[in-house]
Amino acid sequence: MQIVHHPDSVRHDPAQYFRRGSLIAHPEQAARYILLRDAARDAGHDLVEASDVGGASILAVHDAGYVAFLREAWELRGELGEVGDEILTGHFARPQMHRQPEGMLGLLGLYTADTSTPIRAGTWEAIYGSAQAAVCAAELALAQGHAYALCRPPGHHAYANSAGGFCYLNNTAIAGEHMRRATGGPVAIIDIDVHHGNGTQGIFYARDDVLTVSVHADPANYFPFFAGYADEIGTGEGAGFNRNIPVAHGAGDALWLAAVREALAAVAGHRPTALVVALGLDASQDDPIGVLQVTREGFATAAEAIAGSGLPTAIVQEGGYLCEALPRNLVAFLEAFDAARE
Ligand code: Q9C
Ligand code: ZN
Repeated sequence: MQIVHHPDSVRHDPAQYFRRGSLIAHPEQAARYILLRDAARDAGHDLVEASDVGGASILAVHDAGYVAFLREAWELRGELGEVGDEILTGHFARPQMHRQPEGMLGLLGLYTADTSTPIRAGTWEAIYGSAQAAVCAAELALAQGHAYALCRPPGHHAYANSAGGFCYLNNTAIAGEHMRRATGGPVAIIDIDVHHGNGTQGIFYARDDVLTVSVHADPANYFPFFAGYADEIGTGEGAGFNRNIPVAHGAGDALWLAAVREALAAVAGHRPTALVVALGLDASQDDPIGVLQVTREGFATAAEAIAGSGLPTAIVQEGGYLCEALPRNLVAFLEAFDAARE
């Protein structure tokens, strides 16, 4: 497997995160990139540094004002007065707001959904590099059959115009739209992160040319709370082109794999020309914030089933947090995927 990555990934390394009333170490750390990259290399995969192919594929998915804000916010922080290592707000736009603000503090509340996505000195470089890895892996997948993008920070909770859930630029959506434009045909996205891929769903919700399917822990009392239910099927031309398969907390391999197979059947039914896998590894039984109890064998079985689609496939890293099993689960997934494609 070609492992596409960008060294700027480490330049965003948030320290703390306000969760359920207390400050905890931020789960989405730069160390994830090092750990996953080195584990893949040690398992014999080829590391490919992402080249800079520019911002067009980002702007194909994201709002230009939002992207400009992400790019410039740190440089414009003086507008907020004294700031520490990061800028972050506690005032978020609500659906009933009356106008788009002009100042930085208001824009932060407009463009972020929660307190998990601070902007720091290297945030833009890291999220831009992560998006470049997604585009390069999409290109490689179309040319050679499959590739893995070691994206970090992750992306699937980012909407066209908002950050949230540790995500800023939606790498999965960027890869999917890139592949759709390159092939001219419909593309499918299967998201197996433990959390619903709400941003990806939102980006393609009214469209019939990118099918979005997500298997995730029941969001009724779990992030992202406000989306991820089975009755969200898409809207307008996109009706029938979104599928959510929520799974009961504590599911384990058998129930989770049944949901993954159901997702794959939905993908096959739409006859896409290419596939993006939003590969969260936080469904693991060892993940510090996961709730689905999936084992290493479970990830390997899912990889084999997904590879069985035979489609050009870009595998994009999403969640999956620091624990001993994290690199082992990645290696098991990649190995099983490769084996099924030989
Ligand atoms: N109980 C991704 O996996 N809330 N984002 C965590 C823990 C935010 C996860 C609360 C979770 C965001 C890419
Ligand atoms: Zn997740």
